[in-house]
Amino acid sequence: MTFIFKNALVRKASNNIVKALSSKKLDPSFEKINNEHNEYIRALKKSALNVIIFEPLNDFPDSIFVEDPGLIYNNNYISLRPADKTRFGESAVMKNEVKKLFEKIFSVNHGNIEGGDILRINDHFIIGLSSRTNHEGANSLSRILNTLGASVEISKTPTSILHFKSECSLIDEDTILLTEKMSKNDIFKKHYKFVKIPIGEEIAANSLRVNNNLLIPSGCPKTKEMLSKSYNLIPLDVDEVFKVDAGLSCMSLRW
Ligand code: CIR
Repeated sequence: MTFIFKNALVRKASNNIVKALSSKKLDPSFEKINNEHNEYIRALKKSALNVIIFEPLNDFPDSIFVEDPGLIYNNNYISLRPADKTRFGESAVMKNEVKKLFEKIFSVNHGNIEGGDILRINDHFIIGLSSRTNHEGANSLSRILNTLGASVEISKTPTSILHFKSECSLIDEDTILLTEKMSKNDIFKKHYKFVKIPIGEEIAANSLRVNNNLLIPSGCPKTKEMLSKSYNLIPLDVDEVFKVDAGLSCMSLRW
């Protein structure tokens, strides 16, 4: 099952995180990001995960967002190709670091693709083309995933959204939590059940199911009320990472 994990990989924030890519003109505080990150690690541990913490990479302001340069599927690590030149080099560093954790390591060698654009539903993946993920990258990853026995569909991320998963997440075996905007994508109507996030709480669409818990952004009372009957919720503060366009899924890789 997609959300049953034993391990998680996270990376401490770069001391240059104030220079992280952002569509907003809001300076994040290094200290506040660290506090949010520590709470996040605590929540992963509380969800029965063994958390491996990588050292900060000060040359890469966005490197705390480990989801983007790599993908894990059935104990295979696949090195991805971030689009922005300030993030591209994260892949090579991480590929080297994960050698001790994974027997088989694959690499996307063409185009661009970031983990934030890849939604896994069991052995099926939806890749959302975006400003960070192009056809070449998506096709290159698809070929690797197909050889590993997974199926792939290529879709689109609405232009106003950074990554496909910024506004959708898998919350159980076949249910996707998503925003009104993402619900217009026919790909979800075809195969899946979906739960729409209340208007005004779009940030909650980037939630993270880990074993029995569902990590959700705090400050989303309607979402909390809507989900609390069916899920063990752990609300976490993400105000500071949101300043650099990030959310809960992008701060870890799980397997
Ligand atoms: C970036 O623009 O790359 C970072 N500031 C945020 C990355 C968030 N990653 C994700 O949602 N997967």
